[in-house]
This record gives sequence, structure tokens and C-alpha cells, in this order.
Amino acid sequence: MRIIMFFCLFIFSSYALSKEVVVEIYKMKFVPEEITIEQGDTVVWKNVEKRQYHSVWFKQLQKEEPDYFFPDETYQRNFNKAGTFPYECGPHPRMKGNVIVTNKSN
Ligand SMILES: [Cu+2]
Repeated sequence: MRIIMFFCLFIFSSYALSKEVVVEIYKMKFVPEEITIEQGDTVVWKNVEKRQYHSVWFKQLQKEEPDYFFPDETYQRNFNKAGTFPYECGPHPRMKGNVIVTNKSN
């Protein structure tokens, strides 16, 4: 019984340690353009434009452009590997951003 409790605690604590970080998309920009997160964290892009759609395209990681998302919609991605991941907006290649994923500090 005690072992099961420890196991549950372990799962719960590792879950609680991974964060969700929000990047807003506003006036044709990713805000902030560059973010630093830890391995395992999730980035949520939130479109807060009035009417403009966008996409979040990691060209190095995926060949095909993902679906556009519209105001009040979100797009999210989990980062399990450390590294630097540049991305851009499919319909607006001038819009660029960067996700820096650091090793999990224990
Ligand atoms: Cu865009």
C-alpha cells in the first residue's frame, strides 16, 4: 500500500513540474518572440488578433504546414528535447519566433 502511494506521489509531482507557457499572437507578432522553457514544458500559442489567422510552423520539425488558427483559438506543442527551435507563421513568413528548451534542472 505504501509503495502505491509513493508511486502516485511520484507521478503527480513530475506532472506538476512541467509547465505551460503562453505566447500570444498580436498585431502580426509572436509575443514574446523568444521564450526559454524546460524540457517537458508545453508552449501554447494564443491568437489574440481581432480577425487575422496564423500558423505556427516548425519547418525543421515538420514538413507540412499545420492548420491556421483563428482569433481566440490556440495551438500547442510539447517539447521533450533540449535545443533551439525556430518557427515562423506559414502565411506570414516575416513573423518569426524561437523556442529555447533547456535541460531539466534537478
Ligand atoms: Cu501570421
